[in-house]
Amino acid sequence: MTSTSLVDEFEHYSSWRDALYVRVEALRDWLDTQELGDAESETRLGQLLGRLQEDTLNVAFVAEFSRGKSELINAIFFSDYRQRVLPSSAGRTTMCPTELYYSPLRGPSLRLLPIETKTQPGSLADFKLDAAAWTEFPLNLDSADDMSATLMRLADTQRVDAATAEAYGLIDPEDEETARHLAHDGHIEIPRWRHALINFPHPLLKQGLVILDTPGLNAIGTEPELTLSMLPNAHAVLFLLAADTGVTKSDIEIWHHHIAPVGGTSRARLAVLNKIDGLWDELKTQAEIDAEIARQAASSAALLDLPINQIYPVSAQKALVAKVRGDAALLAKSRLPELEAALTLELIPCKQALVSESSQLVIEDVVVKTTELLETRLSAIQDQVDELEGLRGKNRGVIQGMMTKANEDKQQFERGLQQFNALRNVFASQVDILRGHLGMPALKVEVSRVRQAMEKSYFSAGLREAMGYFFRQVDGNLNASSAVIKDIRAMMDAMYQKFSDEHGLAAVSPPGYSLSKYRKEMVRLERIFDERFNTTFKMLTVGQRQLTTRFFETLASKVVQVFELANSETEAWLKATISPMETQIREHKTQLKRRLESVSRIHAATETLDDRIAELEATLGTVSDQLDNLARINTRITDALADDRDEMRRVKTA
Ligand SMILES: Nc1nc2c(ncn2[C@@H]2O[C@H](COP(=O)(O)OP(=O)(O)OP(=O)(O)O)[C@@H](O)[C@H]2O)c(=O)[nH]1
Ligand SMILES: [Mg+2]
Repeated sequence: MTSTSLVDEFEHYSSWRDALYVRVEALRDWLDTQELGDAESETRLGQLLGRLQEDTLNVAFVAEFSRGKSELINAIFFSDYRQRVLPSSAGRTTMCPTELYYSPLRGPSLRLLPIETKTQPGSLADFKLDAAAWTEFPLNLDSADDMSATLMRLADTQRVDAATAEAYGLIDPEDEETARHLAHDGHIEIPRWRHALINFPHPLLKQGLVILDTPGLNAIGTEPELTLSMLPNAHAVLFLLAADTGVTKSDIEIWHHHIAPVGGTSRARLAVLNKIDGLWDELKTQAEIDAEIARQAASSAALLDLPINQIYPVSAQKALVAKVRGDAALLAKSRLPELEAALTLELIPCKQALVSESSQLVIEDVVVKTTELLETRLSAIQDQVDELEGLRGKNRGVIQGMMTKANEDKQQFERGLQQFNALRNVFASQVDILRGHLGMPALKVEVSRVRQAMEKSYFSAGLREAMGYFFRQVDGNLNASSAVIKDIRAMMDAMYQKFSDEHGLAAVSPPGYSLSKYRKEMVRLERIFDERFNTTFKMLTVGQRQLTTRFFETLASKVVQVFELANSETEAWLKATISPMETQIREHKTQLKRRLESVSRIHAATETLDDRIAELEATLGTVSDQLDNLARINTRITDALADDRDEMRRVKTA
């Protein structure tokens, strides 16, 4: 893979995803036309298709100000525009977190959320849904100068008095650093905007890439959404250091508080040592320069506690110049290609594996369920054919006996049906208990309890206690829910076994399910809270109290989100648990009814026997064709999932 670029690899990923989409869609449409899909499969396939269509790949650039984040984004993604797309200059430039993405639903534009929204209720996610909250500037793609002028607004600032800045949670007046920035008149320069969204029709953005550019530590620390969801949700985080400043105290702080803890093993994190061109001393030999770069990379690695091969020395600025001028030697010297190759390698295969795995789960469930249904149908019809074959030439007495037998089977099954209805009642009451523990009302009670406790507690100890209690209660609810889920599974397992033994239904084993990933997510949120608490909330000044409240609100909305996910997944699981049995019972009932009908028809006129057998055999043919088709569609999806690169290449060159 050494020679493939990020662009190629991303394009490959997108076409893999598109091919998968088409094949999953084919499965859904086929189930629909054959009238084989039930509501549950339809919903799950619909959700999967939605996910594949809206799939994004998020890459975040994080560092202290002026390390060259915006320049690196320009160099990696926007060199084709032959100029700087994002503003990059000495000192603080990007003043607010900036997301670059593409949506065809609106024209190319820069949308900015005013900083004043910090004192209004609602998290960033809420504001994203409220179009009126944003100030919009169209981007004129035909004029590079117009576009750069518009994007310069990312650097807008304004002067406010200390009280206002404190109300926005941007400063802590007790802090020495702040005191130095406050002018004699007690004013301070703050960002004009809180967040920026750039809708830009770049080929990679069109395929679902989302780039997040951030300003330095101050902004990261004051926007809880960044810490709680945007950085943890990024598929890759690039952390920048600069060779001219070396590793400073605040670099280390950003690394330890905002990047290292959210890392996890499944996410790519790359540390970049930028501005190595500062070390290109013309009086030194290339070997001496390389040794100096290696020395700086090694000391950065030691300070961040990373192996040295995870530090990528580059010159973003020279790389941009080299790409704009088509200067291959300079590009190689900038070492950007090594970083791009590492990003490509860490980012895309990892993301592809995630998408592949989750798609596979859904497809397998749907295909297995449908296959079981068709096999049950096939064997029921085959039984009828055998029965009728045996009848040829037999007398009416025998046929009478068959009538009786079919009637008996039907009655026995009706008794089974009563048991099934009783089971449904138990199931429903178990589900009620589960919803009591896991449902949103229970969570809302806990959230408002903490809110009250927070209003009352003027000391950080009280606050911590309230939060600790909150997390324990929430975990208790998840724990109780897990116990009910276990009971439901055991009960359904037994019932499936019973129906399979007594009525010959296919022995389905209900899908496994556990809430453990949600419990893990809660542990992660609690850890972020603890960390935040230890660094920021020890002293509760007025500004800090507001910051605390806002932090809690964002945390609470995150917990609500986790619960919403847990609820929808649980509801889907409940459906998946009971619905195969409902489907099979419905099917079994139909087959019994048909059998009874056919026997009584024969009873009425034994001469129609041959016709009836022919009819059933035709149906047998249809069902086994359906089985073949389903297997074929499934193979096509499995092939798409496997992403055979050699195969794709052969197809391309052929
Ligand atoms: N010499 C040199 N200068 C660079 C390099 N990369 C960026 N710079 C310069 O460093 C300054 C800061 O770069 P930006 O891209 O604005 O940095 P940033 O990290 O986005 O900074 P903020 O937006 O303020 O958070 C600019 O003047 C860039 O031209 C590099 O590789 N070499
Ligand atoms: Mg910047």
